[in-house]
Amino acid sequence: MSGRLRWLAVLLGLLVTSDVTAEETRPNIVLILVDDLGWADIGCYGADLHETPNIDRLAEQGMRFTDAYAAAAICSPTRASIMSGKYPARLNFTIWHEYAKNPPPSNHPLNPAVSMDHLAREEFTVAEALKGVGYNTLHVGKWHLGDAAYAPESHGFDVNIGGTHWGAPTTFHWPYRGLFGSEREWRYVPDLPFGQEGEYLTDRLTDEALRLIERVKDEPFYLNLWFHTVHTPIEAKAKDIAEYEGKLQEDFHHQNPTYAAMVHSLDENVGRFVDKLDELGLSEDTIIIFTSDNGGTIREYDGRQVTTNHPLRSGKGSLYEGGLRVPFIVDWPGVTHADTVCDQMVCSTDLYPTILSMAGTIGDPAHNQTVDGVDLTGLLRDPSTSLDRETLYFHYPHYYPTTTPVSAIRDGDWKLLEYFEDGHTELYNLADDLGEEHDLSTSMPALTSSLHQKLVDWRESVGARLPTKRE
Ligand SMILES: [Ca+2]
Repeated sequence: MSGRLRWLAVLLGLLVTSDVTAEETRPNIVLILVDDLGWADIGCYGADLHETPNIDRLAEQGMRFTDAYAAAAICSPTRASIMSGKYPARLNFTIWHEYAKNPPPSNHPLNPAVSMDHLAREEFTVAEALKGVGYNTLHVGKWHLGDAAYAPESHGFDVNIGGTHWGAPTTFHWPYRGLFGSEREWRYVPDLPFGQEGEYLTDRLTDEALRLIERVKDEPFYLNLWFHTVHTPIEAKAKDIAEYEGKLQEDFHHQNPTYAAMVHSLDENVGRFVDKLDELGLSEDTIIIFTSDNGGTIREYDGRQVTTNHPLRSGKGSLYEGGLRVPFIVDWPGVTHADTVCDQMVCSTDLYPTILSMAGTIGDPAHNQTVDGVDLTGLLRDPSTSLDRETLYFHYPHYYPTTTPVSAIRDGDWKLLEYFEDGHTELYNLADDLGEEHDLSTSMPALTSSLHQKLVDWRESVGARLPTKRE
């Protein structure tokens, strides 16, 4: 072999070796997304009635974030932000699918903004990025990002079990079908054949996820385990409801045993999933991220308030902290330090650059130009790292039982909300006033004005759509 050929062979060898190394070091990544789980709904975040030993253990092994935000206070827009890394306002996807597709008639003073009803296929998703570097891409459970043409299969997933345009199942009990809500629409959860009486949806979706990872265990996988629980309908197993009825105390903040039983099932299934990783020898190679798509629901269901986000104000739909702040836990074996609690602000938009970074890919440079999230991997490695981001923005130009159309900015400890009906602003200092009880906008006009201007500038920069006055 000539000197030049030998040099070429060495170079090729290096290339091949580095490729193999990259593949060997690509971790499995599991994103457990719970639907409507409130910030205070699990033990390690201060729940009183609810018991969540398995989720608490994840937090003990990894990093728990106190100031994590969903990009929206309702379902579809947060899910879109996770898949694309972009703010819902930038995607013009600011309300959930069904409402965007068929806006209900309204007598409100403002016409809500017009919203997309799906995540455009032009958006380059987490699944497409990971598929590009050899991952098996798996989706199990709630999707809610558009009708069949925008299903997980159209957004880079090899497998989709149960993901549809619907935001909630008719029932959590097998066969998971029937007329849904006041609209009396026939709904079902596809891809779950041969169930049996007594089977419960949260268990079944986990069963499906376990089957999938068993099948692909020898190659890297990315799994969306997107539970329907703990969204309405509030339905749980009778034995669990009885257990929590027995544990209920008058001075508890949480007062709904059926909801507590749903949280219990969620926790059991997180435990089953972790056990399966152990059994398959995958624990050391698998990153688990656990979060929720919006704050807890505070409306009544079957005559009881579903949950409370105490000490946070309000709940799902609202841009007060109770609607936006969510649990957020990352267990990255060999990287996150045990039992670390981080109080830096993070957001569901951050999952996109973070997951890509964990997988060792930059994705699509053109798409990355307009990604709003930041890569959290440096912070996960070293909790003393500063993210160098002081500001998050939220935009909800719609109505919900907990709110009128509103935008919000969190800047350091400060939070400003702007309500569009009358244009009034509210200013809170979250360091002193986590419950957003003391509006400081009148006493601090200069700060109120500068934060408001920042919010207006941001809305313009992302092309946010505004509600309009009714004629
Ligand atoms: Ca939700």
